[in-house]
Amino acid sequence: APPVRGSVELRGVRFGYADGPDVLRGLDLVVPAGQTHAVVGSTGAGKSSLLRLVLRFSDPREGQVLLDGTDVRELGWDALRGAIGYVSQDVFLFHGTVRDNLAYGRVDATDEQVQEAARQAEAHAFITALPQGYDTVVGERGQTLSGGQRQRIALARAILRDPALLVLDEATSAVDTETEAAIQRSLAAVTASRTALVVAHRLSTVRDADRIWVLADGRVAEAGSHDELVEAGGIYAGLWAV
Ligand code: TTP
Repeated sequence: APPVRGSVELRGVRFGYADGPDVLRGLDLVVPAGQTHAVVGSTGAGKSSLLRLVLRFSDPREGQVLLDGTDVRELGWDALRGAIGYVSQDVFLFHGTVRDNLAYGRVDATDEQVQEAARQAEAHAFITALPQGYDTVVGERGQTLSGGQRQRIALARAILRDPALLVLDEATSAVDTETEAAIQRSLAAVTASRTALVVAHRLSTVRDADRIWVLADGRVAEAGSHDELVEAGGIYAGLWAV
């Protein structure tokens, strides 16, 4: 198997929107290839802004964002898009069949590949239970599917594109325990063989992360494993009230 890639590094990153104030202030963060790291923090801490920089939706005012050691500003758009799979909170589904939505970005995928990706993402069972299975047409915003189902479709889509790095903005919507467990298994499948940076809203996601970065006021306030951060009794412990 080829070596896992997709390492991310932010070096001394300062960032703000338009002529607004700094939102990130001297941020340093490293996600080694193959690991899954979670970013947590209260609302407005700068989590989405951090993801925007990795995806190059924005560029920093100061400092660098590196993907596999190369400044993302020096990577071509094709290389960047090919290397990164982005699953946003608001999963984008178009008016078409479930199959076509899964194969988005991989129109060459065979039915076997599509179904295998859906199985790994814990989506196969609910898809086959739909009236027309994989041929069921979903609405523009995927209204026929629940939030948890849409997120698993997006994870299957990411598996199919096989990016080195998965950037995930986890949905905040509340789901039942069964769906939560399915999403967790899906996430485990997607992150097993690649690098992942997840803005996490679920305790189950951060518990499984190799490292957790706690943002506060645009800086890394704490970092460590779940147990270490609970032990420290700081911001993280307060976020989950553990
Ligand atoms: P975010 O980066 O959105 O902070 P967050 O992701 O931690 O918050 P949430 O959990 O609620 O999603 O915002 C950080 C600051 O940047 C905040 O003061 C709002 C500001 N901001 C803008 O001015 N323009 C933007 O487009 C975004 C995304 C944020």
